[in-house]
Amino acid sequence: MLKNDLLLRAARGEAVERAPIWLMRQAGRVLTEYKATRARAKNFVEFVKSPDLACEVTIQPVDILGVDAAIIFSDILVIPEAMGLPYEMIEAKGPWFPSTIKHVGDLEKLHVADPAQLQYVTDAIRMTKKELNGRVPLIGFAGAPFTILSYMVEGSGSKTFSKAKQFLYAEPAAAHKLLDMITESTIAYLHAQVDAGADLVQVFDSWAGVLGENQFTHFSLPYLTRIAQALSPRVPVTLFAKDAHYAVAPLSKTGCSVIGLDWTMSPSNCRTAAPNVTLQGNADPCLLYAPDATIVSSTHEMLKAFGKHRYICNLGHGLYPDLEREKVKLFVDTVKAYHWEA
Ligand code: 1CP
Repeated sequence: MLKNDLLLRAARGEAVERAPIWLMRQAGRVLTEYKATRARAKNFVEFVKSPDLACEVTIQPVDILGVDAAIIFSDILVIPEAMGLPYEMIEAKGPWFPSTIKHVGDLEKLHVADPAQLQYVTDAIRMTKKELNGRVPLIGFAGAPFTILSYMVEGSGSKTFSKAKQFLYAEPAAAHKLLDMITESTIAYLHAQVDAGADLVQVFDSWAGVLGENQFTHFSLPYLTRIAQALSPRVPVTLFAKDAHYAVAPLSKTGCSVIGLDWTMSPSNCRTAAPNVTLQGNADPCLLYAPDATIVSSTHEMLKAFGKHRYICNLGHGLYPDLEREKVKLFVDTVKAYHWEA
Protein backbone atom coordinates (compact mmCIF):
# COMPACT_ATOMS: atom_id res chain seq x y z
CA MET A 1 0.00 0.00 0.00
CA LEU A 2 1.31 3.43 -0.98
CA LYS A 3 1.15 6.30 1.51
CA ASN A 4 1.54 8.81 -1.32
CA ASP A 5 -0.09 7.68 -4.55
CA LEU A 6 -0.57 11.14 -6.12
CA LEU A 7 1.51 10.18 -9.17
CA LEU A 8 -0.57 7.09 -9.91
CA ARG A 9 -3.87 8.86 -9.39
CA ALA A 10 -2.81 11.71 -11.68
CA ALA A 11 -1.61 9.20 -14.29
CA ARG A 12 -4.95 7.39 -14.23
CA GLY A 13 -6.94 10.62 -14.41
CA GLU A 14 -8.32 10.36 -10.87
CA ALA A 15 -8.84 13.29 -8.50
CA VAL A 16 -5.79 14.72 -6.69
CA GLU A 17 -5.39 17.31 -3.90
CA ARG A 18 -2.36 18.81 -5.65
CA ALA A 19 -0.12 18.07 -8.62
CA PRO A 20 2.48 15.36 -7.98
CA ILE A 21 6.07 16.33 -8.75
CA TRP A 22 9.20 14.39 -9.65
CA LEU A 23 12.21 15.41 -11.76
CA MET A 24 13.96 13.71 -14.62
CA ARG A 25 17.57 13.02 -13.55
CA GLN A 26 16.61 13.66 -9.92
CA ALA A 27 19.22 11.08 -8.92
CA GLY A 28 22.39 12.66 -10.14
CA ARG A 29 25.06 15.24 -9.87
CA VAL A 30 23.02 18.01 -8.26
CA LEU A 31 23.24 15.95 -5.06
CA THR A 32 26.61 15.68 -3.29
CA GLU A 33 25.25 12.49 -1.72
CA TYR A 34 24.99 11.00 -5.23
CA LYS A 35 28.62 11.82 -5.95
CA ALA A 36 29.67 10.16 -2.69
CA THR A 37 27.78 6.95 -3.53
CA ARG A 38 29.06 6.96 -7.12
CA ALA A 39 32.65 7.22 -5.87
CA ARG A 40 32.20 3.80 -4.23
CA ALA A 41 31.82 2.12 -7.66
CA LYS A 42 34.70 1.44 -10.06
CA ASN A 43 32.94 3.19 -12.93
CA PHE A 44 29.45 4.11 -14.15
CA VAL A 45 28.67 0.71 -15.70
CA GLU A 46 29.61 -1.07 -12.46
CA PHE A 47 27.61 1.51 -10.49
CA VAL A 48 24.50 0.69 -12.53
CA LYS A 49 25.14 -3.03 -11.90
CA SER A 50 25.29 -2.63 -8.10
CA PRO A 51 21.73 -2.96 -6.74
CA ASP A 52 22.66 -1.68 -3.27
CA LEU A 53 24.25 1.50 -4.66
CA ALA A 54 21.44 1.98 -7.21
CA CYS A 55 18.88 1.62 -4.41
CA GLU A 56 20.72 4.22 -2.31
CA VAL A 57 20.80 6.92 -5.02
CA THR A 58 17.22 6.18 -6.06
CA ILE A 59 15.98 7.06 -2.58
CA GLN A 60 18.23 10.12 -2.04
CA PRO A 61 15.99 12.58 -3.94
CA VAL A 62 12.90 11.34 -2.05
CA ASP A 63 14.64 12.10 1.27
CA ILE A 64 16.46 15.28 0.20
CA LEU A 65 14.16 16.94 -2.34
CA GLY A 66 10.80 15.60 -1.15
CA VAL A 67 9.62 14.49 -4.59
CA ASP A 68 6.43 12.43 -4.98
CA ALA A 69 8.06 9.53 -6.86
CA ALA A 70 11.35 7.69 -7.10
CA ILE A 71 12.78 6.62 -10.48
CA ILE A 72 15.02 3.59 -10.43
CA PHE A 73 18.66 4.55 -10.95
CA SER A 74 19.90 2.84 -14.10
CA ASP A 75 20.47 3.86 -17.71
CA ILE A 76 18.68 3.30 -21.00
CA LEU A 77 21.91 1.78 -22.38
CA VAL A 78 21.55 -1.44 -20.40
CA ILE A 79 19.33 -2.72 -23.25
CA PRO A 80 21.97 -2.51 -26.01
CA GLU A 81 24.37 -4.22 -23.62
CA ALA A 82 21.90 -7.04 -22.91
CA MET A 83 21.39 -7.39 -26.70
CA GLY A 84 25.12 -7.91 -27.24
CA LEU A 85 26.49 -4.38 -27.65
CA PRO A 86 28.32 -3.28 -24.49
CA TYR A 87 28.83 0.39 -23.61
CA GLU A 88 31.25 2.46 -21.59
CA MET A 89 30.60 5.83 -19.93
CA ILE A 90 33.39 8.30 -20.59
CA GLU A 91 33.75 10.77 -17.73
CA ALA A 92 32.43 14.27 -18.63
CA LYS A 93 31.65 13.07 -22.18
CA GLY A 94 28.94 10.44 -22.10
CA PRO A 95 28.32 6.99 -23.51
CA TRP A 96 30.64 5.22 -25.93
CA PHE A 97 30.16 1.89 -27.73
CA PRO A 98 33.37 0.14 -28.86
CA SER A 99 31.33 -1.72 -31.51
CA THR A 100 28.38 -0.25 -33.46
CA ILE A 101 25.72 -1.26 -36.01
CA LYS A 102 26.40 -0.03 -39.56
CA HIS A 103 24.84 -2.56 -41.90
CA VAL A 104 22.24 -5.30 -41.90
CA GLY A 105 25.00 -7.91 -41.39
CA ASP A 106 25.89 -6.32 -38.05
CA LEU A 107 22.50 -7.39 -36.68
CA GLU A 108 23.90 -10.91 -36.47
CA LYS A 109 25.94 -9.76 -33.46
CA LEU A 110 22.67 -9.07 -31.62
CA HIS A 111 19.92 -11.05 -29.92
CA VAL A 112 16.64 -10.16 -28.20
CA ALA A 113 17.57 -9.43 -24.59
CA ASP A 114 16.60 -11.93 -21.95
CA PRO A 115 15.39 -10.02 -18.83
CA ALA A 116 17.46 -12.49 -16.76
CA GLN A 117 20.55 -10.62 -18.05
CA LEU A 118 19.14 -7.47 -16.45
CA GLN A 119 18.57 -9.02 -13.06
CA TYR A 120 20.74 -6.35 -11.48
CA VAL A 121 17.98 -3.83 -12.38
CA THR A 122 15.12 -5.97 -11.07
CA ASP A 123 17.13 -6.70 -7.90
CA ALA A 124 17.61 -2.94 -7.44
CA ILE A 125 13.87 -2.40 -7.91
CA ARG A 126 12.98 -5.07 -5.30
CA MET A 127 15.47 -3.61 -2.84
CA THR A 128 14.23 -0.05 -3.44
CA LYS A 129 10.56 -1.01 -3.02
CA LYS A 130 11.41 -2.58 0.30
CA GLU A 131 13.41 0.46 1.46
CA LEU A 132 10.79 2.93 0.30
CA ASN A 133 8.22 1.03 2.32
CA GLY A 134 5.32 2.58 0.41
CA ARG A 135 6.40 6.23 0.88
CA VAL A 136 6.10 7.05 -2.85
CA PRO A 137 5.64 5.07 -6.09
CA LEU A 138 8.67 3.75 -7.97
CA ILE A 139 9.01 4.53 -11.68
CA GLY A 140 10.64 2.01 -13.99
CA PHE A 141 11.95 3.08 -17.40
CA ALA A 142 13.57 2.19 -20.70
CA GLY A 143 14.73 4.02 -23.80
CA ALA A 144 12.44 4.17 -26.82
CA PRO A 145 13.42 1.89 -29.71
CA PHE A 146 14.52 4.77 -31.98
CA THR A 147 16.61 6.43 -29.25
CA ILE A 148 18.29 3.09 -28.44
CA LEU A 149 18.91 2.45 -32.16
CA SER A 150 20.55 5.90 -32.33
CA TYR A 151 23.18 4.97 -29.75
CA MET A 152 23.74 1.53 -31.31
CA VAL A 153 24.38 3.09 -34.73
CA GLU A 154 26.17 6.30 -33.70
CA GLY A 155 28.19 4.68 -30.91
CA SER A 156 27.83 7.85 -28.79
CA GLY A 157 25.68 10.94 -28.39
CA SER A 158 25.46 13.31 -31.35
CA LYS A 159 24.14 16.78 -32.22
CA THR A 160 22.42 15.69 -35.43
CA PHE A 161 22.15 11.89 -35.12
CA SER A 162 22.89 11.91 -38.85
CA LYS A 163 24.37 8.40 -38.85
CA ALA A 164 21.24 7.02 -37.17
CA LYS A 165 19.00 8.87 -39.63
CA GLN A 166 21.19 7.74 -42.53
CA PHE A 167 20.61 4.14 -41.38
CA LEU A 168 16.82 4.71 -41.47
CA TYR A 169 16.98 6.20 -44.99
CA ALA A 170 19.60 3.88 -46.47
CA GLU A 171 18.69 0.56 -44.82
CA PRO A 172 15.01 0.81 -43.82
CA ALA A 173 14.49 -2.97 -43.70
CA ALA A 174 17.49 -3.43 -41.38
CA ALA A 175 16.31 -0.47 -39.30
CA HIS A 176 12.88 -2.06 -38.84
CA LYS A 177 14.48 -5.39 -37.96
CA LEU A 178 16.64 -3.71 -35.31
CA LEU A 179 13.71 -1.64 -33.97
CA ASP A 180 11.68 -4.84 -33.71
CA MET A 181 14.42 -6.58 -31.69
CA ILE A 182 14.77 -3.57 -29.37
CA THR A 183 10.98 -3.43 -28.93
CA GLU A 184 10.76 -7.14 -28.00
CA SER A 185 13.68 -6.71 -25.58
CA THR A 186 12.10 -3.61 -24.03
CA ILE A 187 8.64 -5.12 -23.53
CA ALA A 188 10.10 -8.14 -21.69
CA TYR A 189 12.40 -5.86 -19.69
CA LEU A 190 9.59 -3.50 -18.63
CA HIS A 191 7.37 -6.43 -17.65
CA ALA A 192 10.25 -7.71 -15.50
CA GLN A 193 10.50 -4.26 -13.88
CA VAL A 194 6.76 -4.36 -13.10
CA ASP A 195 7.08 -7.94 -11.74
CA ALA A 196 9.80 -6.58 -9.42
CA GLY A 197 7.56 -3.74 -8.20
CA ALA A 198 7.72 -0.77 -10.61
CA ASP A 199 4.41 1.13 -10.27
CA LEU A 200 4.55 3.07 -13.57
CA VAL A 201 6.93 2.92 -16.52
CA GLN A 202 8.31 5.75 -18.64
CA VAL A 203 9.75 5.34 -22.13
CA PHE A 204 12.32 8.01 -23.09
CA ASP A 205 12.43 8.90 -26.78
CA SER A 206 15.03 11.56 -26.07
CA TRP A 207 16.06 12.03 -29.70
CA ALA A 208 12.63 11.74 -31.37
CA GLY A 209 12.89 15.43 -32.28
CA VAL A 210 15.59 14.80 -34.92
CA LEU A 211 13.21 12.63 -36.94
CA GLY A 212 10.55 14.93 -38.38
CA GLU A 213 6.95 13.83 -38.64
CA ASN A 214 7.31 11.36 -41.51
CA GLN A 215 10.22 9.37 -40.06
CA PHE A 216 8.68 9.52 -36.58
CA THR A 217 5.46 8.03 -37.97
CA HIS A 218 7.31 5.13 -39.60
CA PHE A 219 10.27 4.44 -37.32
CA SER A 220 9.17 5.44 -33.82
CA LEU A 221 5.41 5.61 -33.30
CA PRO A 222 4.58 1.97 -34.21
CA TYR A 223 7.17 0.67 -31.73
CA LEU A 224 6.10 3.06 -28.95
CA THR A 225 2.52 1.91 -29.58
CA ARG A 226 3.52 -1.75 -29.20
CA ILE A 227 5.24 -1.00 -25.90
CA ALA A 228 2.33 1.09 -24.55
CA GLN A 229 -0.18 -1.61 -25.48
CA ALA A 230 1.93 -4.41 -24.02
CA LEU A 231 2.33 -2.71 -20.63
CA SER A 232 -1.02 -1.03 -20.09
CA PRO A 233 -3.34 -1.47 -18.36
CA ARG A 234 -0.97 -3.47 -16.13
CA VAL A 235 0.68 -0.18 -15.12
CA PRO A 236 0.29 3.38 -16.41
CA VAL A 237 2.73 4.07 -19.26
CA THR A 238 4.37 7.47 -19.87
CA LEU A 239 5.74 8.26 -23.33
CA PHE A 240 8.21 11.13 -23.62
CA ALA A 241 9.21 12.09 -27.16
CA LYS A 242 11.43 15.11 -26.69
CA ASP A 243 11.16 17.96 -29.22
CA ALA A 244 8.58 16.04 -31.26
CA HIS A 245 5.65 18.47 -31.38
CA TYR A 246 4.01 16.42 -34.13
CA ALA A 247 4.01 13.40 -31.78
CA VAL A 248 1.67 14.69 -29.08
CA ALA A 249 -1.66 13.91 -30.79
CA PRO A 250 -0.66 10.46 -32.17
CA LEU A 251 0.99 9.44 -28.87
CA SER A 252 -2.30 10.16 -27.07
CA LYS A 253 -3.93 7.40 -29.14
CA THR A 254 -1.37 4.68 -28.35
CA GLY A 255 -2.98 3.50 -25.13
CA CYS A 256 -0.46 5.32 -22.92
CA SER A 257 -1.71 7.16 -19.81
CA VAL A 258 0.78 10.03 -19.72
CA ILE A 259 2.65 12.12 -22.29
CA GLY A 260 5.86 13.87 -21.25
CA LEU A 261 6.37 17.36 -22.69
CA ASP A 262 9.53 19.39 -23.11
CA TRP A 263 9.57 23.13 -22.37
CA THR A 264 9.11 24.21 -25.98
CA MET A 265 5.58 22.77 -26.00
CA SER A 266 2.59 24.86 -24.93
CA PRO A 267 0.30 23.41 -22.22
CA SER A 268 -2.89 24.62 -23.94
CA ASN A 269 -1.92 23.35 -27.42
CA CYS A 270 -1.01 19.97 -25.93
CA ARG A 271 -4.31 19.74 -24.00
CA THR A 272 -6.14 20.35 -27.25
CA ALA A 273 -4.00 17.83 -29.14
CA ALA A 274 -4.20 15.17 -26.40
CA PRO A 275 -7.40 15.72 -24.38
CA ASN A 276 -7.70 12.20 -22.91
CA VAL A 277 -4.30 11.63 -21.31
CA THR A 278 -2.32 13.08 -18.41
CA LEU A 279 0.35 15.63 -19.35
CA GLN A 280 3.73 15.71 -17.62
CA GLY A 281 6.28 18.51 -17.65
CA ASN A 282 7.50 20.96 -18.71
CA ALA A 283 9.57 23.65 -16.99
CA ASP A 284 12.78 24.67 -18.72
CA PRO A 285 15.60 23.21 -16.58
CA CYS A 286 17.39 26.58 -17.07
CA LEU A 287 14.56 28.29 -15.15
CA LEU A 288 16.33 26.90 -12.08
CA TYR A 289 19.27 29.26 -12.72
CA ALA A 290 16.89 32.24 -12.23
CA PRO A 291 16.41 34.35 -9.07
CA ASP A 292 14.05 32.73 -6.55
CA ALA A 293 11.14 35.10 -7.32
CA THR A 294 11.30 34.19 -11.02
CA ILE A 295 11.32 30.47 -10.22
CA VAL A 296 8.22 30.88 -8.05
CA SER A 297 6.25 33.08 -10.48
CA SER A 298 7.09 30.98 -13.56
CA THR A 299 6.18 27.78 -11.70
CA HIS A 300 2.83 29.29 -10.68
CA GLU A 301 2.18 30.26 -14.30
CA MET A 302 2.94 26.73 -15.45
CA LEU A 303 0.68 25.14 -12.82
CA LYS A 304 -2.15 27.48 -13.80
CA ALA A 305 -1.66 26.76 -17.51
CA PHE A 306 -1.86 22.97 -17.06
CA GLY A 307 -4.64 22.96 -14.45
CA LYS A 308 -5.03 20.50 -11.61
CA HIS A 309 -6.65 17.64 -13.53
CA ARG A 310 -4.53 15.04 -15.37
CA TYR A 311 -1.23 16.78 -14.68
CA ILE A 312 2.15 15.64 -13.31
CA CYS A 313 4.69 18.36 -12.68
CA ASN A 314 8.26 17.85 -13.93
CA LEU A 315 10.92 19.63 -15.92
CA GLY A 316 10.91 19.45 -19.71
CA HIS A 317 14.12 17.38 -19.59
CA GLY A 318 16.65 16.27 -16.99
CA LEU A 319 18.27 18.45 -14.32
CA TYR A 320 21.62 19.91 -15.36
CA PRO A 321 24.55 18.86 -13.19
CA ASP A 322 25.56 22.43 -12.26
CA LEU A 323 22.15 23.43 -10.87
CA GLU A 324 22.10 24.39 -7.20
CA ARG A 325 20.25 21.99 -4.98
CA GLU A 326 18.50 24.89 -3.16
CA LYS A 327 16.97 26.09 -6.43
CA VAL A 328 15.76 22.57 -7.22
CA LYS A 329 14.26 22.31 -3.75
CA LEU A 330 12.54 25.68 -4.18
CA PHE A 331 10.90 24.42 -7.40
CA VAL A 332 9.64 21.26 -5.66
CA ASP A 333 8.41 23.19 -2.60
CA THR A 334 6.65 25.77 -4.80
CA VAL A 335 4.67 23.03 -6.54
CA LYS A 336 3.77 21.30 -3.28
CA ALA A 337 2.59 24.56 -1.64
CA TYR A 338 0.52 25.80 -4.58
CA HIS A 339 -3.14 26.31 -3.77
CA TRP A 340 -5.49 25.56 -6.59
CA GLU A 341 -8.40 27.91 -7.03
CA ALA A 342 -11.65 26.09 -6.32
O1 1CP B 1 27.44 9.64 -12.97
C1 1CP B 1 26.90 10.48 -13.70
O2 1CP B 1 26.53 11.53 -13.20
C2 1CP B 1 26.71 10.24 -15.16
C3 1CP B 1 25.45 10.90 -15.63
C4 1CP B 1 24.32 9.90 -15.80
C5 1CP B 1 23.27 9.61 -14.90
C6 1CP B 1 23.03 10.21 -13.55
C7 1CP B 1 24.14 9.09 -16.93
C8 1CP B 1 25.03 9.03 -18.10
N1 1CP B 1 23.02 8.31 -16.74
C9 1CP B 1 22.46 8.59 -15.51
C10 1CP B 1 21.28 7.94 -14.94
C11 1CP B 1 20.03 7.93 -15.73
N2 1CP B 1 19.95 7.88 -17.09
C12 1CP B 1 18.73 7.89 -15.20
C13 1CP B 1 18.48 7.75 -13.71
C14 1CP B 1 17.28 8.11 -13.04
C15 1CP B 1 17.03 9.61 -12.89
O3 1CP B 1 16.52 10.23 -13.87
O4 1CP B 1 17.25 10.14 -11.81
C16 1CP B 1 17.85 7.90 -16.31
C17 1CP B 1 16.33 7.93 -16.29
C18 1CP B 1 18.64 7.89 -17.48
C19 1CP B 1 18.09 7.81 -18.83
C20 1CP B 1 18.95 8.19 -19.98
N3 1CP B 1 20.27 7.88 -20.21
C21 1CP B 1 18.46 8.87 -21.11
C22 1CP B 1 17.03 9.27 -21.31
C23 1CP B 1 16.69 10.50 -20.56
C24 1CP B 1 17.31 11.76 -21.10
O5 1CP B 1 18.12 12.35 -20.39
O6 1CP B 1 16.94 12.13 -22.23
C25 1CP B 1 19.52 9.03 -22.01
C26 1CP B 1 19.48 9.70 -23.37
C27 1CP B 1 20.66 8.40 -21.44
C28 1CP B 1 22.01 8.27 -22.02
C29 1CP B 1 23.01 8.92 -21.17
N4 1CP B 1 23.47 8.40 -19.99
C30 1CP B 1 24.35 9.25 -19.40
C31 1CP B 1 24.48 10.41 -20.25
C32 1CP B 1 25.40 11.56 -20.01
C33 1CP B 1 23.60 10.19 -21.33
C34 1CP B 1 23.27 11.17 -22.46
C35 1CP B 1 24.40 11.31 -23.40
C36 1CP B 1 24.03 12.05 -24.66
O7 1CP B 1 23.83 13.28 -24.57
O8 1CP B 1 23.92 11.41 -25.68
